[in-house]
Amino acid sequence: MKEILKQYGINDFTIEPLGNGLINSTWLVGTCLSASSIDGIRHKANSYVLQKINNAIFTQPQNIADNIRLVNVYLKENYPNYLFVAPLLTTSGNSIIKFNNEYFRLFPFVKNSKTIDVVETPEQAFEAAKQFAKFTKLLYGLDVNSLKITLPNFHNLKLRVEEFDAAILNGNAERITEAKDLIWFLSTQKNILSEFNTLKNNFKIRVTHHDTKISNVLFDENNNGLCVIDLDTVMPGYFISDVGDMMRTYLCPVSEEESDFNKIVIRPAFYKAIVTGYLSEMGDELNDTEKKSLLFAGKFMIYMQALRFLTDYLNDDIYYGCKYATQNFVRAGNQAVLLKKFIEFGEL
Ligand code: GN1
Ligand code: MG
Repeated sequence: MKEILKQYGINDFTIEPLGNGLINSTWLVGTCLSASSIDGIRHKANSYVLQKINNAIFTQPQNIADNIRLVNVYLKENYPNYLFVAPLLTTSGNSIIKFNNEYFRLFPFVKNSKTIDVVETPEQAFEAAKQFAKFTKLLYGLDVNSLKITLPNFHNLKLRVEEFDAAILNGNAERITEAKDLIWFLSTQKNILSEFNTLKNNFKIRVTHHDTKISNVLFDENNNGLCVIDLDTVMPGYFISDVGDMMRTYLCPVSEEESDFNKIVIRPAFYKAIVTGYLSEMGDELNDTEKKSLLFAGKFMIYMQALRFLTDYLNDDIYYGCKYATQNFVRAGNQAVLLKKFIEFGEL
């Protein structure tokens, strides 16, 4: 870390792990004034967020850096008041560092901002949905094809179904037996893919965040949304990815890690908050098919995530980080229950 931070001119610092992402590793870095500081007390001068990009997954980190630069330049030119948290430059002017074949970048820690890990109130859901919608809307004038694809086929449901089918054939035999009920349930839901194939002809491709969990929104001290962060998967995409992932992660009081599935319920007030928050910015941009597909967005993303977790479990956990052996199985089961509950909610 010393060698890396030195490239930003930071020599004296404290460092601790930050957040709970499954892909990249993140640390909070604090710097102190020099030893001769006032009163001999070491004052925390500045904080930074250091991130190591998982380059087994993001195989071309430079594409991420290029996209962020493009978005930053566009927003600075057109919406200079929008708070955009761009990576800092090293003393030699790079926004990304390669060190021992790993890639790092450093962000400023936005003063008086906070993130939250669990959505506790509909107001938080509204604010977050508004921020993700605003991000897409502000970038409406940016040529979406000028963005690089940082993760090919990321939200390609057809491919996720194919990967699931391949894992059922070639995966760990014991795990396949253990998961047979869940495999059966997810196989019965392939109509979601057929529905998507029809709908997508009328979906527009826009700048999409693709990872709209609540911890990717910065809030101020009064719980107003400030901006969105974690831009690694900003790519051309469909609005259902963003709205759907909010439904997947905000509607239920417990996260995908919860193993007591009785706790999985849908909170209707939070659904309303996501929809009104999103439409408050994107209402004029969405076409009629899109506006009628808000419920579909939730089904699409919950189904895809259940497939991804179960596929990874059957393939012996090659993608998602796991702290215990059956974690991906628990996550997949959790998302399958969430899908059932969400479908019931939609039918009410
Ligand atoms: C991953 O690393 P994190 O938590 O931001 C994943 C998302 C999943 C999420 C599930 C690049 O995101 O697609 O929804 O885990 N990101 C990637 O927790 O695969
Ligand atoms: Mg992420």
